[in-house]
Amino acid sequence: MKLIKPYLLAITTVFFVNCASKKEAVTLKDSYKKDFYIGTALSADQIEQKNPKVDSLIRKEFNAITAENSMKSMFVHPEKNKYDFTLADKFVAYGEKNKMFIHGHTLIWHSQLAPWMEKIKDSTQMKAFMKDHITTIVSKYKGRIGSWDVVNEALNDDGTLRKSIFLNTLGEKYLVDAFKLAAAADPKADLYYNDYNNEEPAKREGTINLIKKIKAAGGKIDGVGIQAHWRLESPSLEEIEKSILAYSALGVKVAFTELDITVLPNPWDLKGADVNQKFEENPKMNPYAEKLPDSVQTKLAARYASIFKLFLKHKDKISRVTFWGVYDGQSWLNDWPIKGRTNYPLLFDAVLKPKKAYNSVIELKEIKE
Ligand code: 9MR
Repeated sequence: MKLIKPYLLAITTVFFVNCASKKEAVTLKDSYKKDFYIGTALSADQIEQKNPKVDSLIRKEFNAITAENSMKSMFVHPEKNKYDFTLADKFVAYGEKNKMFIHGHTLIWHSQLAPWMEKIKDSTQMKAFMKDHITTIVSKYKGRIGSWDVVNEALNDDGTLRKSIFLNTLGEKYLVDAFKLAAAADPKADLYYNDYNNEEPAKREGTINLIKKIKAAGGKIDGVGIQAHWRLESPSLEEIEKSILAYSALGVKVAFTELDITVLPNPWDLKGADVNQKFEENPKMNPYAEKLPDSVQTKLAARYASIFKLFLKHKDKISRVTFWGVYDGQSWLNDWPIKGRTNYPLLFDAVLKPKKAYNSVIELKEIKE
């Protein structure tokens, strides 16, 4: 007995150390490395590595990055004759240092424009703006940025073209112009059209038409970004799958570019709700201010698992799945569509701990291989 005990202890220790180091080695990016990139959006603070714990989580789990805001027009091109690449340079250097796939977001978007851009009124000025803006930014990072959101959110939910300063000044030709300019500046970068709700039927049709038109007019378009700001109950897996199939049938890659899943009520779904109601002051709109109940945590895990199962089924068509943020505490969904709520849309919680949803995404791969 006396002899057996230390022997058993040694075996048990070896067993647990092995298990622990095996668990330690499991990460999102490694689990999915043969399937598609696993990315995250980076805030300005994350680009500047302000928090070492967040930084090591990013480097451990993700192999692709998108700047959440720092490459948008108002930041990189604040005045007509002035570019500011301070943060964009740091973002690209960070990706290179960590051997990550670097995605550029975004070149032509109606939102977050610099004030001077909003004043562009005629087609000559707009043409000159687009040429200078796209050529300057894309050439600066030629060969270093793997793919670009060339045009972002150009469609309405019914699939028609969104009224924007680009459409108003140039007509729909601005779309193909943008893709041609980007291709000329970096012929090897993958060029994407990126939007939200484009897994829904009407917008999907609009997106298909848009891609066909760009191709027919000689533009180079390599992919479509489905942003994937989703909910627990919708969109259906069926619509997501139809979209993956429909887009890839056009010969373009599919990326899920801004994935998150809100667990909070959406005031605009409340039929008959008084639009003047102060949602901010209504505690019903922020039901999990202290903690996410286990039942919802489990629902979120199941939703993520079913989505990733579908992604794996179509891994040959999917280039990248990027989360819109690293952890719950920093998500834009804490402030949209109502400010100051506590949301739980990502795989890591507010103190950076992997959630049940993280395990469900990892386990899909453990079972298979
Ligand atoms: O997450 C971004 C948030 O910090 C900004 O305030 C917001 C401004 O429009 O943009 C958010 O990111 C958006 C992305 O650039 C494009 N698709 C929708 C995203 C969420 O609004």
